Amino acid sequence: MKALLLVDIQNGFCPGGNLAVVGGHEIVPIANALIASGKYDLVVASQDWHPADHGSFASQHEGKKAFEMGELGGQPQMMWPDHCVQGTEDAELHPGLSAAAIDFIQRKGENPQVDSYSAFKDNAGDALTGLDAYLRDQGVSELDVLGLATDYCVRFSVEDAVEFLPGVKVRFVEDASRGITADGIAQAIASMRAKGVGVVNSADILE
Ligand code: VGL
Ligand code: ZN
Repeated sequence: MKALLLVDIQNGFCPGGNLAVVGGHEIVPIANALIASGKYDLVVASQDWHPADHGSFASQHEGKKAFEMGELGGQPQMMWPDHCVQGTEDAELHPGLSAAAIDFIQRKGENPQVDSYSAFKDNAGDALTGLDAYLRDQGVSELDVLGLATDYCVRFSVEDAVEFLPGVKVRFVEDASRGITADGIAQAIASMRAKGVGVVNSADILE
């Protein structure tokens, strides 16, 4: 059973969004081509889904600006601009994404007290989303992951997939992902590789 995980392909992470990633929208046609390829038995998406008072937002911390470090729950926390607030257009999946082909959507980041980069668990490691159990129940043996942003939610979703789904072959689809900083992207790819993740491009899959 081959599955594709689309991480946070939301308006908020695309140009015009509140936490726009450069070129974020460019991955949409690539994701659609992979979805349409017939190579996957299951297509799953994650959706960053924050309450308006989420503690990762700089706006919730006196004197803090976006992209500075702060603290949340006693842990260092990047202060983000308000983004992907539940029920807003910013939180919607990109309108160009073939959403009808998505079998399951895993929302995350709903607890205002903790951030959740991974689609599998919160950053404190206390709460599983249940995506691991879902994928296990579906009998997934191979998981390809792509999306936004490579250096945050994609990286931590990929690394948790390796940890929580032993025996599953996990790959990162590089050209179908975009990240926030060049350094962060390079570190994310090195870290994923070191954990045994295959790094591929969409052409390798589509050929
Ligand atoms: C993300 C920062 C904050 C992501 C989500 O999807 O990579 N990054 N929330
Ligand atoms: Zn977020």
